[in-house]
Amino acid sequence: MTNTLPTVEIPQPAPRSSRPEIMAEEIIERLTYRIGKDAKVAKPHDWLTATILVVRDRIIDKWMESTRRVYSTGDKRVYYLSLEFLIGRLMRDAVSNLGLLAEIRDALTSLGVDIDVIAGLEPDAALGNGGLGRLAACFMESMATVDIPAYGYGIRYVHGLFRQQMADGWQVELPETWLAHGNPWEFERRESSYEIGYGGSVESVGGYDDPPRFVWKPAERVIAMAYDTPIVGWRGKRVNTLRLWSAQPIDPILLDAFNAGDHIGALRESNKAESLTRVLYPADANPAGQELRLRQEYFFSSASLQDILRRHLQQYPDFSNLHEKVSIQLNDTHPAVSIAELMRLLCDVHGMDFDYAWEITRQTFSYTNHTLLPEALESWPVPLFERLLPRHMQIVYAINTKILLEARKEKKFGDSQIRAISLIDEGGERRVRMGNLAFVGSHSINGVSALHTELMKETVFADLHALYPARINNKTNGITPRRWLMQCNPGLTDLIREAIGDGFEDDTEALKALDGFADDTNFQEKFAAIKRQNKVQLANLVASRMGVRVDPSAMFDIQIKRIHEYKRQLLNIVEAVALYDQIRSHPELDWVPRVKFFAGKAAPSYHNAKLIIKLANDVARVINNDPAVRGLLKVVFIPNYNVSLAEIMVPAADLSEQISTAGMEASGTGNMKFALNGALTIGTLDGANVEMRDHVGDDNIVIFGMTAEEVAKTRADGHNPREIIEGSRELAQALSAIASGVFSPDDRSRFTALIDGIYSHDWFMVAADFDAYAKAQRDVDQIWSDPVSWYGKTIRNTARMGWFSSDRTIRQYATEIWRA
Ligand code: GPQ
Repeated sequence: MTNTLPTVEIPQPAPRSSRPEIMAEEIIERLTYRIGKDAKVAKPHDWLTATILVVRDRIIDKWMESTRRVYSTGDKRVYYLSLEFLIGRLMRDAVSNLGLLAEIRDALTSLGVDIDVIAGLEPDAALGNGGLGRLAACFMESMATVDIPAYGYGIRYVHGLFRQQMADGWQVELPETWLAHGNPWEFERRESSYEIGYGGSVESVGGYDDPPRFVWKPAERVIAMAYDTPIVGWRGKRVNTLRLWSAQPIDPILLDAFNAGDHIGALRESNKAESLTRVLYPADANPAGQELRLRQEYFFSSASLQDILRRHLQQYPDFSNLHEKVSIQLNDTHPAVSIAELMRLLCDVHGMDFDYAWEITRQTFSYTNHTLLPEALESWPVPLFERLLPRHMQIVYAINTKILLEARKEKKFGDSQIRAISLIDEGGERRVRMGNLAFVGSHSINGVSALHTELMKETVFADLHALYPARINNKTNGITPRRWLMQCNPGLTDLIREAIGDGFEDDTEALKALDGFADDTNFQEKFAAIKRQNKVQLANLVASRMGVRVDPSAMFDIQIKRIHEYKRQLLNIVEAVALYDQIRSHPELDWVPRVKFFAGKAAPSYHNAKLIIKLANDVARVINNDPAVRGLLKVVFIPNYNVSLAEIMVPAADLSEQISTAGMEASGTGNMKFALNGALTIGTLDGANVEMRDHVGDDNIVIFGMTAEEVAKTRADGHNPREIIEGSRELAQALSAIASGVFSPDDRSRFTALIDGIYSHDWFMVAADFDAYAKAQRDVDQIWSDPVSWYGKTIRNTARMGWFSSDRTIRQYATEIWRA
């Protein structure tokens, strides 16, 4: 401790008060002295910042206490490495987890400020694309809740996921600027800075007798600087750190060049360094593939590992116990280069023997796979990898040699299996397979739902699984009930508390007691009234944001998630068109009024996904303006889907659409949020839907369509979608209406190619599943028509979804993988 100054006893500051009048005083104090604004002229945004600063102080007390605790106990630390953290807003989360919601509300009210107004001004931290990033955010909160000393490591993107604007129904991407007003949640940690290298060459040193040592001489270097955000667990028990890295130039400006008049050249290096962490790749389950992405991956992996090793050495003499004190979880393969980086640091920098370092590395890492889509599995061209990370390339080859020798020793593997196990894909352009690297460098490889895990063993990782049969295991995803029930649905939360007490706040399994109220008509009425309030709130949002009027007594049927062909928004839209035809042909029948809501972003380069957004908007325009279906059917595409919008839509749903092609959705987590908030699910036997059915019971979920096995078989045998379409009058009519331009009179062939895909190969089984889906929708109508039955089922959903809390998931990771 040579660089910490004081040697005298420093008095600890007094813990902060939670009395509203004291907090009100502090808010004014922050407004005046930290923000420099007179309360008389302060803008709502200033009030928000001042409030966050006051809340933040309450967090810091617990944060420091949590950090001190792990130093003194020597507990194992868990590191969650993720290129994405889709956090959303933090204020309500922090205040509510600290148990200060009423007090802060009172403090602000006494100052004439409405907490709901200022809370709505906080920008979403959208440092992620979708499910994978949101899972990381739920896990951070749950790790703090179940009291695990954990750090999240990621990138502090200046621009998070793009803002989606609609121009005549087309998606337009605009930059997102969450840091525009500063970020009062983060703490810059200049002292936690590391050098990150790229390119250059490798030199080997050492004589004949000693094993050679390798020294990497990078050609380029940048600095990674840490920014810390505290993450508060439920009831404020523990506060963990989310550490995000920002790239900085080594020399902010080349003064020689500047003085010689080259003003642009003087800043070139600096700009290049900063551009490394400027934007999040908007790729969701489709790899970005560009050099900058690999640079980002290595940048945050290397910074995180250097930080982890430094922290370890503060407490222990060497790395022989690293795997006992450190667990590193890789969120998908994006941080998989960490495996080679840890090997480099242990061997080249700290002088450890290769085989020994490999054992420690393997016992330290574990890897979560989030997709089976072959096109989504990351791999990098060998020449690119070698140019950017020459030493890591050598290490990858050395690991590969070791693994392939092991495989050859087990006589059971033929050449094609050896080729599948190799870290290098030799078919065509040679590529480094990040999934294989993550697999061999980890002691645990997990899938995110039971079905997904089984399919991992049978498909992508079949040969690696045969070589290492004990490694693959399942950890079904979960969601945090704080954000996704208590905060987003306070009405339902109060009703539940009134009915069964507050035990569910600490253990969601206690929700089971609600089962006893499922058929109680008095309770059903209250449950329905809250659902209605939530629907009114969504209706108001749609009216004010889009000028569209929807009736809260109609069924709110919602599909919100990234736009992907496998998620089958197209199936939903085609069914809407078919229903539209039906209602117009049989206006005399007793149709159930519905509003079909969609929201979601498409990757900017994903042509068909963008076309599907346009189709939803085109269909909406026609249907919503047709008096023949007025009051019976509406279609609404809400722009710019994000976490905050989900917090309004999820509690307002009657029907949750989870209709992916079976075998393609690894888990899904939106499915869990809806069911917990009392929506009925219409879904396929895919991802976690399968386990949701097991928990809520067959009668309380509407399942339709092909199974994963049937999809695989149909694809292998070949099917004839045209025949299927010709056999289904409703489907044929709907498809031909779309293809012929009924919804796109300004460009009649706009959707022809999209629909041709269904006729010619129907890879996603839209035609193959259509009749089953349409029938399931009519079954849903039937249930809706009997409110006692409807609310019985939806209440049972809320009652039986407790197992899907991310607290349960995290406890399973902790005991079965991290042993923390
Ligand atoms: N997921 Cl590979 C993403 O959101 N992005 C990705 O790049 C990949 C997967 C999702 C996956 O599609 C969902 O089924 C999961 O529920 C989610 O990850 C979390 O595991």
